[in-house]
Amino acid sequence: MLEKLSSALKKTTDKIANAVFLDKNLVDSVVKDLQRALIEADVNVPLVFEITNKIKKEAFDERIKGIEKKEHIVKLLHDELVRIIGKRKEIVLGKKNVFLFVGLYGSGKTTTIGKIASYYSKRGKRVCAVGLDVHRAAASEQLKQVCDKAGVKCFIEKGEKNPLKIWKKHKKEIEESDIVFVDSSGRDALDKELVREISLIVKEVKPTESFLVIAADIGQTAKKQAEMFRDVANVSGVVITRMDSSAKAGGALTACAEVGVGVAFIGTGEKIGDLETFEPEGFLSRLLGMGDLKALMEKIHSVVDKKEIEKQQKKLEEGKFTLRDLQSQLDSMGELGSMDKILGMIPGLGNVKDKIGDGVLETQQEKVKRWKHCINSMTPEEIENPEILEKQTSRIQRIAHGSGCSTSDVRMLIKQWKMLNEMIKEQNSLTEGKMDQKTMMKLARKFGKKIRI
Ligand SMILES: Nc1nc2c(ncn2[C@@H]2O[C@H](COP(=O)(O)OP(=O)(O)OP(=O)(O)O)[C@@H](O)[C@H]2O)c(=O)[nH]1
Ligand SMILES: [Mg+2]
Repeated sequence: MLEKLSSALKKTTDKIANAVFLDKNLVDSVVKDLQRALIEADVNVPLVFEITNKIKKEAFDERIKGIEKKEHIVKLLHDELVRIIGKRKEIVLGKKNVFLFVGLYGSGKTTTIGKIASYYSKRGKRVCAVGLDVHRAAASEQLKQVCDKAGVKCFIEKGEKNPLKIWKKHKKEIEESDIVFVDSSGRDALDKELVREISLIVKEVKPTESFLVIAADIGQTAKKQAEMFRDVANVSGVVITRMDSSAKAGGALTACAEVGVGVAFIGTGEKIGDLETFEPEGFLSRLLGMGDLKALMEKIHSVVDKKEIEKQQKKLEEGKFTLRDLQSQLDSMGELGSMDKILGMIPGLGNVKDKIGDGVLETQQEKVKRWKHCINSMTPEEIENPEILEKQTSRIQRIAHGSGCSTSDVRMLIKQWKMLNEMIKEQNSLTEGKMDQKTMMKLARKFGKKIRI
């Protein structure tokens, strides 16, 4: 996500941190780098100059000296960037909630509904979706498919051209949900017809939140769209999609901030799990390469259900961690998205990603897949007590044969499981089973060194 901006910002902060003196040459070069990086990320030019002028001014403020000055400037850069990337839209759920999604053609409304509905469903809410996009022929079928994938109830009426009729027809069933997700039609532009349709829908469904869905690749144009939709649909928050694939995301983010609408979520890919709640601070920490533990934890919590977490937590506290537990961890890793996305979120491992060459992460994912096959070929007894495998070559051979892996794959899996077990025991003795941020950081560092998947 915004790789270019991220590496440029990292370079800038490194340049400041590593400098012996903050002399004029250095400040000039930092400011130039910064301007280039932000403008390339499509941030509005006057805004870029506002920030860089502030930095220049502070850098030449004689009252602040030495290290303090460096810290001061990095902090200033951080604060300014947080300010321009905008505010988070806090969603407060009521007893009954209706979330309406509006936006232009192909901005990602339908896909996003699947993602957010799944997000809330995993947190124990009763959710359903209603397809009120009556213009595109395949729209309702697409919503149904997305909802099926997310395991979410979906009400559609193929062929019905009046969105209000669809709503009225299913009103009773809809009312059983805590949160209703309403999909609406897109258009090439916010024309009179769309305004009329949205107004009618708003009047009928009475949304508690109206989300404007915009694609990051429209860059600064987001400002105009946000302004228009804000007035028509009473937009209360924004979802920015395609943050994974757009270099212009800086423009979209800062444009929303300018209009004053908070960003609730960002879409980072096409899969159901490719969604993050937007946290300006965390987002920026990641851009600057400081890692963002909070986002990672959020993701983990959304993938593994609560009961499962409690069960695993208990097992961890007791120092028991079987291959079955490893298997469910591996499963959730698969759902979390690719390894490199996860690495980027773990403090201390963010730059590991840059150090290991292309292709290495894919190989790791391949390995994870093979391990899952290995575990599937084991007997329940072997899964619960992997130690029994260590001395029995014939068992290892059988598993390798059954899973299409090599015996060294099986051995490696057992070795890694042992190592994880050791780590967990060590951590339990350190923390009496509690995971706080500091221990997590420690483990992450250790994890980076020791565990080779
Ligand atoms: N890379 C990437 N693709 C996305 C993301 N969100 C949506 N898409 C893709 O964008 C395309 C359009 O998404 P839809 O959900 O159909 O958009 P829509 O706003 O419902 O479109 P209309 O109903 O035609 O107005 C699809 O191919 C999605 O897979 C994202 O966060 N990242
Ligand atoms: Mg759609």
